[in-house]
Amino acid sequence: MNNNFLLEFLYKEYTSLMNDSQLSGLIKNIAVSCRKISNLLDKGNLNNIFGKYNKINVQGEMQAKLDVIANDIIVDENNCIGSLAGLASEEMEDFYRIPDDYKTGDYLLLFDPLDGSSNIDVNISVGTIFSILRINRKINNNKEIIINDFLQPGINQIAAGYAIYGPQTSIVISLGKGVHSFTLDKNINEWILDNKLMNIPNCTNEFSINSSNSRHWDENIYNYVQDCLIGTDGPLRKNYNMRWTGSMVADVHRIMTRGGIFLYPWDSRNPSIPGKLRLMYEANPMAFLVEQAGGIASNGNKRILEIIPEKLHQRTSVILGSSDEVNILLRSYINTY
Ligand code: P6P
Repeated sequence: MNNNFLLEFLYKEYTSLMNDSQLSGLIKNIAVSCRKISNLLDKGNLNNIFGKYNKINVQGEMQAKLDVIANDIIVDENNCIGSLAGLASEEMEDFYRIPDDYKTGDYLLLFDPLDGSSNIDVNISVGTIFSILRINRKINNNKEIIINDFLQPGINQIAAGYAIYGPQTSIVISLGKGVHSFTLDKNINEWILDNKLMNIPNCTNEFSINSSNSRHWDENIYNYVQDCLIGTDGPLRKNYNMRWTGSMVADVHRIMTRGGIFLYPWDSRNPSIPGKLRLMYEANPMAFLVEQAGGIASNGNKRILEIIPEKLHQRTSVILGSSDEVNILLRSYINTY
């Protein structure tokens, strides 16, 4: 596997990357991991990999076999390349310390190995979401890594991205100077650049939310969605379309490509937690990409990227997408606070 085209493009866009073998090696191996996961998914259940792993993960969710397989692919592909001080995953309760006999590096990889995995058995797009942080050696003093090394706000991300396993397999990634999209050509095993700089349109008429939860939403979300449904007769003065795939990567990729607003807000089902989605390896990487593409990503009262994490698996409310549309909703929160 080459990954030459992907890295060659990134070297041109981010000249410092050529002198950072740890980061370039990590990005290369993340791409290799995603290709391996894609090849596995291509075969569907022919190798009997669908179904449940019969273990409840730290999220309180029944793990799919593929959640564990994808997690292990990413760990095994990246733990020995000398780029990482540690890894953290939606599927692992504690962070993963690089084994003593492996060379360690300065980066931390946080990831959701198979986002939307409940969709696998019904052949709907799923994805891998990843976030790259750098360990702060001034604080860590070259000691053993501890959980606090991971608990950095999203603004500290060095890079973030996702792979989407759909009709095509694509990687969408940013190292801080815009968002770039590559599609995997399996004939030559190369990621081919298909969008040099992704840009989210400021305006949209497409909202994305699981409307079955409407009776549990707060007033601002409820009123906003009602206004969308009223269409041209209502205060938003336009008709809307709705999409909800149950796979954050698929919904966000649609928004990165044609605009939209994605909502997974707090709701009264679990009033003590701010939302369903996880901050460190779902909301933060997606917020990084959305902002880099000109959109907005908020938890309702602040930038997601400015949330100071307290726990590795903490959750957050997510409102992201086309800036003008997100601001319509955020204004209602400002009026509330
Ligand atoms: P619901 C998948 O489990 C996920 O974490 C996201 O990918 C997705 O946006 C959301 O949960 C779907 O949640 O409650 O609609 O099934």
